[in-house]
Amino acid sequence: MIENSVLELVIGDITDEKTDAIVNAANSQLAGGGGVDGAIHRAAGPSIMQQTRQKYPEGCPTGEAVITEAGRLKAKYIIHTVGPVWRGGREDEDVYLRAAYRNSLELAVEYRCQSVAFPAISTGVYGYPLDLASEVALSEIRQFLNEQSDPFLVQCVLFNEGIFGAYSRVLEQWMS
Ligand code: AR6
Repeated sequence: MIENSVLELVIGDITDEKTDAIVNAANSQLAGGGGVDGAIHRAAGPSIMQQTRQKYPEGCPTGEAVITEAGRLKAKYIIHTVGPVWRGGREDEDVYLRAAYRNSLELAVEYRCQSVAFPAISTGVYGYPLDLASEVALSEIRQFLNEQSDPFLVQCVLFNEGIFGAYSRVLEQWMS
C-alpha cells in the first residue's frame, strides 16, 4: 500500500491483464515489433494498428505516451509508450524512462482509469540493465502514487522470475 493505492508485482503475460489500461513498450514509429509490443498487437487485433496510424501518424517520441482502445483484450485501453534505448547511461536514459512511466500514468488518470499494468519497459530489445530499470520504474510509480489522492492500482507484470527478482530486490531495499 502507498497512501490509499496499491502497487503489485506479478509474474505473467500482460495481455491477460484485466486492469483498465495496459501499457505497451512500443517504438517511436508505433510500427509494432517483437517482445511485449508484438504480443499485445497479436492479442488485441489489427484495429489497434489502425487506430495508431489514424490518431498518431507522426508516432510517439521517446518518453511520451499515447492511447488507443484495447481491441480483443480484457483491458479498456492500451497506453503505448516509448522507453529509451540503453546507450551506456550517457544519454539521460533514466530521465526518458522515468518520463515514460509518468506520462503513461498521467494519461491513465486523464482517461479515468483506476488500474494500470506495466511491463518492464526498455529491458528487452532496448537493453536497459534490469537492476537500474526496476529502480527507476518503481520509484517513479511510487512517487506518482504518493501524489495521487484517489485509490489506484498499479501492477508490474513481469515476464519471468528473473525480472520479478530484480523488482523484488528494489522493494526489499526500500523496506530495510
Ligand atoms: N507480457 C509481459 N512482459 C513481456 C511480454 C508479455 N507478453 N513479452 C515480453 N515481455 P521488449 P523494450 C517483457 O523487448 O525493451 C519491440 O520490438 C520482456 O521480457 O518487449 O522496451 C518494440 O516494437 C522485457 O522484460 O521492449 C520496440 O521496437 C520487457 O517486456 C522495442 O521492442 C520489455 O521488452 C522496445 O524494446
